Amino acid sequence: MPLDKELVYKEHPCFGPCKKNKGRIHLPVAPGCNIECRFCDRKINEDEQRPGVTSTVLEPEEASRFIDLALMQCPEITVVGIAGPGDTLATDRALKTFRLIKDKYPNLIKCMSTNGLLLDEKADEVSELVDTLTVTVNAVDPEIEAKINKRIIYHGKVYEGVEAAKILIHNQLSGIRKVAKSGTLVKVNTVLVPGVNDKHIEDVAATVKAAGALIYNIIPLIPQNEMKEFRAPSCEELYKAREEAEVHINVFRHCQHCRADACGVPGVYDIGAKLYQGRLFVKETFSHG
Ligand code: CLF
Ligand code: SF4
Repeated sequence: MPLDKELVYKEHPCFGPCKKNKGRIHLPVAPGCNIECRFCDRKINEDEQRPGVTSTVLEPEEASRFIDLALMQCPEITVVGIAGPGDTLATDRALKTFRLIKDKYPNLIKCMSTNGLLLDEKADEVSELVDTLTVTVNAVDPEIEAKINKRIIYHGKVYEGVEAAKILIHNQLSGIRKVAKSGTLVKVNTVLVPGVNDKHIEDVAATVKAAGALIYNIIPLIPQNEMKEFRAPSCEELYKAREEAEVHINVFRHCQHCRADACGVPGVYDIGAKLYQGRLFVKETFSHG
């Protein structure tokens, strides 16, 4: 049964226009990714606060224990989210985790974040298990997307450049349409890259709104990896992009660039490092953007 939009606006820290004192626990169960964003840094760093950076991965069967621990320490938690450290649909671990926990925590909003490459084909399962979904759509024009995304691995085959971008965009939009139609509430994230997609934000906002997205979040580029010579957008550029997007869709302005193992109230406090400490380090992580 889809959640009521007003309830989500009230209870979810990342949906709705206002800042709220609501929290989320991220379960870092999803390693590995199936696309290569040019800005994605696959290193592990415990100290940094940005999307997808994480120090540990959990087994789906362990999730419940960590949720219980987190709820004891963070009464503000209303959301259990899975946001990486890789892509949540690249393996079956994220959906398996939601399946394992869904009956035990009926009052927690189930939230997931994906690059959307496999969203079209997994839309039914996502709709069944997830209340709120974020899809990162950095462009709806394949020429622009190809400047941000290098390649994808799709059903065992590698696609590069514009060819890869066409598949990715098609699957993202088709997936958003299906999931939104089922009643799951959809947010779209876009990484704002000055000189690449900054003149394209209105197109993205209008297109994802037409596909069924409810809210839009523009994240400033963190220059790293292949994009380390690029610059982050200024506050004015970010402001302008949000104003342009807002003509078409509600804009979320309180994103805290959370890690995939964050736990607490975004921007207020985080006990993720304490909660997950002592766990195995993994060599390869991707930031989910
Ligand atoms: Fe996590 Fe993302 Fe769900 Fe929120 S975070 S999966 S929608 S519960 Fe929120 Fe953090 Fe910004 Fe994400 S502040 S990075 S938007
Ligand atoms: Fe994958 Fe996310 Fe990194 Fe892009 S930013 S390569 S989707 S982990």
